[in-house]
Amino acid sequence: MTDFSEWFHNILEEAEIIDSRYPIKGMHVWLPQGFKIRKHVMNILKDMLDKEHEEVLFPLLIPEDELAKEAIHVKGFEEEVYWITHGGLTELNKKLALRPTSETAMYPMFSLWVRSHSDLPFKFYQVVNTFRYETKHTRPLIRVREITTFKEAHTVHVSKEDADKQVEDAISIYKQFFDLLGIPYVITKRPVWDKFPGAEYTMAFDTLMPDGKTLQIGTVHNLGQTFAKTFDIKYETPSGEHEYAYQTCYGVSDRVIASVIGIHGDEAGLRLPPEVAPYQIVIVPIIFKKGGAEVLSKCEELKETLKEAGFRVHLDDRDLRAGKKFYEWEMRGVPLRIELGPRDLENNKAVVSRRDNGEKSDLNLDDHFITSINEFMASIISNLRDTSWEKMNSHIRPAETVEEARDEVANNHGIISFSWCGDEECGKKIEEEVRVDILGVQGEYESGKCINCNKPAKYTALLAKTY
Ligand code: PR8
Repeated sequence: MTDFSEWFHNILEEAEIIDSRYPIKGMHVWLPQGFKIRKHVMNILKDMLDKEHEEVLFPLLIPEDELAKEAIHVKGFEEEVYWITHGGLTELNKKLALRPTSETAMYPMFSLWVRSHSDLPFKFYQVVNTFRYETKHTRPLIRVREITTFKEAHTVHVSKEDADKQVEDAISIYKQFFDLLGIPYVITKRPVWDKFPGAEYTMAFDTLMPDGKTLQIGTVHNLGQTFAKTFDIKYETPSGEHEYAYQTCYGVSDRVIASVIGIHGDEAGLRLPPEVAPYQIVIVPIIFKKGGAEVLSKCEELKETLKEAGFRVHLDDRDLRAGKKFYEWEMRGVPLRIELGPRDLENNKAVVSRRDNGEKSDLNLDDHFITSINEFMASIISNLRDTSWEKMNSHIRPAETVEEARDEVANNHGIISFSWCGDEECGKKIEEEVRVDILGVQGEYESGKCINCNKPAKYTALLAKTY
């Protein structure tokens, strides 16, 4: 892919994912194909969350005074909030914000709901649209002003330990989620100057896009007691005292879909993981002059059997050249194509073609063929996952000095790992010198020296050009 940005823009249009011609910057229309991918992606995550969380739905609008209550939070979002000032011709006496995220919508209600230690933990989530007046360059799915697929989870706990544990649990849920989609990631603790406004600390998932820039695809925030103190979320302990609760929140967005498209895609178009593909299998009859009816009826039978087995399958019986159909379904990323012609019919077999690696093989249409299809699907996702992890890992390079880091960035190698003392001033200096962002730190570091100040390093940290 020579120009990722152009490729991405074109594929969104060609594969009918979204229409970006809507006349408001940063707001787009989901088209049927895109909507289906989005639905399947979100269903994976919802199924995972539903095991321990309850789904809720809060209003879109937040009163100005609630949004303003948490000073650091509101400061972090002040330049990004859209305001409603009028109802018809009447000026509202209290402005209403379109939620940029829902802490200040939810927590006043949590304050009413939390009573006793026995009510906790609370684990809620919602999938909603949020609005952020982004000033950086907007891009479909990647940086939008209406985030249409904002999954936000919010939890409340009795102790710091429980909140810390919840952060670990949320990280583990997101890991499983991205693994199912075959999306590689690095997990870091964001530097203090880049944490979520109001959080004690932020853990972030970043993936590497084909142009060498990283994309933040998910975040988990430990909110400590900051919001509980602001919104008066208190519980009664078993001994009758009243204590402030501890909170966490974590979210993903449309960016997950952007990464599925961008990371797996190739020159021929999308390569969708079977779990999220609108059609998992397309059947293309190969019809010559003779024997067309028999071929078609076998294809119909095949389709019904596959449908019964739970696959999303489509029979493309349009009167078009087979090659044209192949091209179209490849572009749309259908994981498996089954071709069946008169000779195959005689031999009770078909030809299966994989979108992920282009391999073709014969499929015996005997009693076990569904097992073979299942094996193909499992092999497709593991191949997509392995190749994208390999690719990302091959673009993570160490740098011993600031100059080396700068060279690596210039050569567009993706992510750079380096030793850092952890000092804020030093970190900002590194960002300035290398002209990229510190993603965060990966853990305690035993030896080595900070690449900027030469003092003993505390962490291995990551740097990258970011979206
Ligand atoms: C929270 N509160 O809000 P976060 N376009 C697309 N995706 C975006 C954009 C954008 N303009 N801005 C952020 N994201 C917390 C956690 C409730 C849930 C994506 O956290 O501000 C990023 O992937 O970090 C980000 O990690 C995620 O939304 C959550 O947003």
